Amino acid sequence: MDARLSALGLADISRKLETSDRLTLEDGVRLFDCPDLHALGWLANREREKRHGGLTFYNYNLRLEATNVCVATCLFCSFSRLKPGDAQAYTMTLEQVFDKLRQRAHQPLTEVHVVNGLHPDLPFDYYVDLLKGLKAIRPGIHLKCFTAVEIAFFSDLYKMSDEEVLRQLMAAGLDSLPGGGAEIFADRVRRKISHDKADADRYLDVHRIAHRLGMRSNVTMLYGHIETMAERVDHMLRARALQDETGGFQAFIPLAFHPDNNQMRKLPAPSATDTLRVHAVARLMLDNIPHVKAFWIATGVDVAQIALWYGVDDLDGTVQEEKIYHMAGARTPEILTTDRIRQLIRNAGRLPVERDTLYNVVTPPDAA
Ligand code: V47
Repeated sequence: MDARLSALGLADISRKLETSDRLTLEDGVRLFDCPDLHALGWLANREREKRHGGLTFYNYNLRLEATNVCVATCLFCSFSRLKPGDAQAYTMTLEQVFDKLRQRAHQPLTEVHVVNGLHPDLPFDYYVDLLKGLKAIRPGIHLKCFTAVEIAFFSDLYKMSDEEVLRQLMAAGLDSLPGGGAEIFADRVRRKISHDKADADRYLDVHRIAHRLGMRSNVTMLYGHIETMAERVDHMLRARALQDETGGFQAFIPLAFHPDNNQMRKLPAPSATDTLRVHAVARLMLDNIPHVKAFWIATGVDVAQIALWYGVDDLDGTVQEEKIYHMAGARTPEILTTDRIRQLIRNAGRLPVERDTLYNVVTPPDAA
């Protein structure tokens, strides 16, 4: 492999990785430009195996989206509806939300992941009571709810600081923040695709505060639309810089742009090779974030399996009620059972580990 990496002009990057020297923006762009996808995968896999060997994590989770009413006008979004009453706009009553969990009393769920639109008219108590109600139904469940963009929206709407919002939601049962809403941090792109929601600094600041208050979170990156390679790497470096400060990120999650039914529908979806490249470069740039997740709903199940050799060590989970990608054209199933996830990890030559949200082992590789 050394000769192959030298021929590709990547020997210096490989050496930096061996000696744990940090990769720069320029290194990251060179990695994206590397024509030899397998050489890139080999480097990313070496970093993955240093951290996790062949272990591959997943969890037993449920995704809920309580409302798709959203005042933001992100060009990539197929899920949101501007106003209550617009075609396909919905807002669940809290009882409807709770029923989704009650109906799954027989499932050994460990996490509920809630993402909503930015609804202009709901009272703050809706979210407080949502958390309290979910916890009352399943006291042991981990609530990973509300993106940093939603938290910033609540602060502005209900006239509180970001910290106050987080404290009140934590008191009601919030355990961690998901990584949604990051899109691409670079101003040039953000101004074009999501100009009317929290900017990159605010997104990162909400995560900074959440980490300081003792919560963990994830960070995502929406790729495959109008961003440049340098903007992808810049995004990763901003996440890496916050992680240096706080250590609170658990996973980096690249999210493949899905073009159906949104204002950017003329763009093609990212290819499988681009998806493998993004996950591999993320593993190489983000030396301080423990996990790189392939969200199988977004990558497709087959590509997620291959990605387990391109830097990825986590596949998210059973998911069950996802709408954001399915309304944007995803043809992945609505749910994968845990048996199916374990089987597809094994079929890819890796070792399945069921984890909880905080990466405590629930079911080790040799069980079930
Ligand atoms: O922020 C919206 C993205 C995100 C489209 O933290 C789209 O564990 C592609 O963040 N094509 C929400 N992407 C989902 C999310 C997530 C997913 C899985 C795990 C975690 C985690 C977080 O979905 C949004 C946005 O970036 N999105 N529309 C679309 N058309």
